[in-house]
Amino acid sequence: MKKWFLLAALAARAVTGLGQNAPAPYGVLPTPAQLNWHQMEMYCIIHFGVDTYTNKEWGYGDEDPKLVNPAKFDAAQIVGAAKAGGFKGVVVVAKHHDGLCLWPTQTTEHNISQSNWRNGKGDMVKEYQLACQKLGMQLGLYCSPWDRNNAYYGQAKYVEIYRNQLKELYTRYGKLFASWHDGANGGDGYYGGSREVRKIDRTTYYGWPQTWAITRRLQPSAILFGDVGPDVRWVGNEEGHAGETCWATYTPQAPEPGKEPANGFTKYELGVQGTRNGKYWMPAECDVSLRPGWFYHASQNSQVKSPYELLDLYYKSVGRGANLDLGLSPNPDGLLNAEDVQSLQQFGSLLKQTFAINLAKGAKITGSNIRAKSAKFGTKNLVDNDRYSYWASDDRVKTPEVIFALPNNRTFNVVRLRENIKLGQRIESFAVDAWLNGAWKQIAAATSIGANRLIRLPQNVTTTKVRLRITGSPVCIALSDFGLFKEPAHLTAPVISRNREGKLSIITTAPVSAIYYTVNGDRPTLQSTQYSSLFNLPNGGVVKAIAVEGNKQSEIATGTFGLSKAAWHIMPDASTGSKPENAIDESKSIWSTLKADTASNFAPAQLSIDLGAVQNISAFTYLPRQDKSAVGLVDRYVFFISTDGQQWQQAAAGEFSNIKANPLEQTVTLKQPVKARYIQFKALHVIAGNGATAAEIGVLTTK
Ligand code: FUL
Repeated sequence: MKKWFLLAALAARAVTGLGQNAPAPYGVLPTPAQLNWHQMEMYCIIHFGVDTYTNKEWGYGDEDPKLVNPAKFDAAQIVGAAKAGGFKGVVVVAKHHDGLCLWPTQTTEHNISQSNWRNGKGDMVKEYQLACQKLGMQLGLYCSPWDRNNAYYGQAKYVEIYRNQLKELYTRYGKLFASWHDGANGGDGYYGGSREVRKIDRTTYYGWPQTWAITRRLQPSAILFGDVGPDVRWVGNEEGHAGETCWATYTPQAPEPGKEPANGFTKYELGVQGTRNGKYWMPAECDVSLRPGWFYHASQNSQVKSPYELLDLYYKSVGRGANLDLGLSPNPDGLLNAEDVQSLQQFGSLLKQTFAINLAKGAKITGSNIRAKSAKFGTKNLVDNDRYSYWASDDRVKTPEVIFALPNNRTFNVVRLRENIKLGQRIESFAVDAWLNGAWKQIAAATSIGANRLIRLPQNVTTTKVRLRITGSPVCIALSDFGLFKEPAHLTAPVISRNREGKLSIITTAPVSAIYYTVNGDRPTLQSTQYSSLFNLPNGGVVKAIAVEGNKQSEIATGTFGLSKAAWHIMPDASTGSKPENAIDESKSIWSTLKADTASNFAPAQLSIDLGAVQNISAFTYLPRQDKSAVGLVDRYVFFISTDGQQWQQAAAGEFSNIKANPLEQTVTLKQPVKARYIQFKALHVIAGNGATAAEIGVLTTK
């Protein structure tokens, strides 16, 4: 009887496709929608809407839809640029926090039909769908749960509206690969004219399980993205990188004990690494924008990430088993700027060049163990570029080795490994050796692999033999890929910075023959000024520089500087807290009014600065603390000016939106330039803690 059962069980396994002696799966496993997502590796998220016209990152909800009129809108230009960059799909922000729906929804008047775009007959989501179809790209949608326009926000009725919006999006635009749910939720807003703060219970308000069920029913092949997945988790930063160790499995945790985690209510910092043997298969998405902000701001045109910066982020996201979600920001015309298109295209070509040839191919590959001595689990599977054919070891062998005897001396600087994740994430650590000067020398070691692991070596390695050692795994292994690649040689862009005395320096990590620069925003060439030593730039400006060595030129480095702080002084003020000079020292050190007494509440804090002379001030800047802490991050401010240091006059007031997730330098342009010698920055509200902090305060001037 027993024997019969065993045979039946074995036969059942063969039918399920695992094969008779395939390794048993380990832990939780990805679904088909998650496998599709892993294979994509990279996609873009597109932010466009009222903020594109108001120069903000979060709209308040009271914006006139007539603001939106992208005369040249061309979804194919935007999606085509993403495709040229090697991205496999786009997530379109169909509604951001300001509530304006970019499709003609039945759920609210506040939608694109109220604009003059396409005479009020346009449907932007449809145009993206058609462009994706045409270009062979996958489509995903983002519909913000938080809605600062909707009068019902905070009540049960709004949740119904939100679900109906999702239903429209899930039924009108074909097959989706992702439904993206933002964690930013609740706060002040227009709310149909109430202009108040509305707080919601992030765990219960949206009824996430019922909301997700709509996706499952209407878009079964889409992954659900959110801080708590349930299919793909937020990595926990908007900088585009996962942890050096990054598990595809995850068990989200609530920030308060005894509560259930939810979108916007997790210990999100755990997302960066995930949870070894976590409860769910919930890999990380690394979101980061091509520009500093998610929406288009003309002032950021010179800050588009370069192809090599994107490549670096690729290694730190896709190379760590996560996916890269790159933000694109169409301009007010409804197009991507030329510099954005160019950077994407060059990044795409860099990726193609790097990964075109697997130098491990053609090697004689010898494994220390091969499962059941069967060719089906043999080492040739490692170089066939199939994510699911694999080299496996016998159940008792958990740390096998494999040697690649290359046909000749080969030079590489990137190593790639992949597990067959249909059998779970198994391996915990490994090392790679190269045969150098007659002996094995370790050239790399790392931990998690999962869907993908890339190691970019600090320098090229030239060798005839490479060895991979699996050094930790709780079970036998199922490795699908081993690759050696060579990135095209390049010079690293120089770094531009300014010191407290106002002097600028331009340096490279390794010596180069020359550095050339401009201070008016022009593209530097070999005819530009050659850098020799520190220089002054009293009124600031956009500095661009290239490094040159032989016939090679680096990418362009860009530094944007406000008025020099050489003559600045902090004005005495009892409420200023500690180290105010840190706010004007051109470094990341912080000024803080945080009090040790944790029971005390936040009290508005201020910092007054004497600029040393009257200036024509056009904008001020606030660089938040850059050490990843949200304590003391200012999200509501007032900015005053004075000509005598006694009488203060308000020059600007407002919010720094999205500063917690994306703590960028904030630039606030004044309605019109004002002449003043003294400035005062006042923090009215902070994200957390009982005081305010700042890394730097600066001003921009005009003649
Ligand atoms: C965040 C939002 O608050 C930002 O505005 C942006 O949409 C980003 C992708 O997600 O949580």
